[in-house]
Amino acid sequence: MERTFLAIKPDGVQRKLVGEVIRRFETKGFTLVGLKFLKVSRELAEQHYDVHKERPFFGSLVEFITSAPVVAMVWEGDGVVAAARKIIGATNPLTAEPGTIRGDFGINIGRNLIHGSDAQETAQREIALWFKDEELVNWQPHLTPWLH
Ligand code: 3AN
Repeated sequence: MERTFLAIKPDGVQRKLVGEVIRRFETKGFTLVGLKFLKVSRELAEQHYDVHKERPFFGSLVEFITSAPVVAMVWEGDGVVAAARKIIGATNPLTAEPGTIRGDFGINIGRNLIHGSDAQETAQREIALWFKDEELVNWQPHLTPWLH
C-alpha cells in the first residue's frame, strides 16, 4: 500500500494547526500509520533537505525546521503521495489555491506550514529517514474498502 511522509513544520505547530491538518487527511479517507512530535536535530534536517543543499535558502530551511517542534507523520492509501500534494497546495502559500492547507493558512514561502513527499521514491527515503520500522503501525480500519 502506498505511503507518504508529512511534517507539520514549526510554523504549523506554533499556529495550532496540528488538529486541522490531521483532520483533513483523516476525513479524506487516508490512514495514519506513523505519528511523532519532536525537535529535529541539525543532522536530520540536513539529510531531509539534502536535495536543496546548493540552493541559497538551504541554511534558513535547516535553521527554521530545527527551531521548534514539528509533527512527523506517515499516511497510507491509494494515490496518497499525489493526493497529499494537492491537499497541501503549491509551495508558495500566497498563490496556493484556496481550499488547500497552504492556500487557506499561509502567505510566506519560507513559512509554508507543512512538508509532503513529492514522489513515491522520495516518500520511501523520507519515511526511512524519520521513522524506524517498529514506529510504523501496520493496520487497516475495520471498514468496507469503499467506506472512508
Ligand atoms: P515543496 O515543499 O512544495 O515540495 P520545495 O521542495 O521546492 O517545495 O522546497 C522545499 C522547501 O523550501 C519549501 N517547503 C519552502 O519552505 C522552501 N522554499 C522553497 N522555495 C523557496 C524560496 N524561493 N525561498 C525560501 N524558501 C523556499
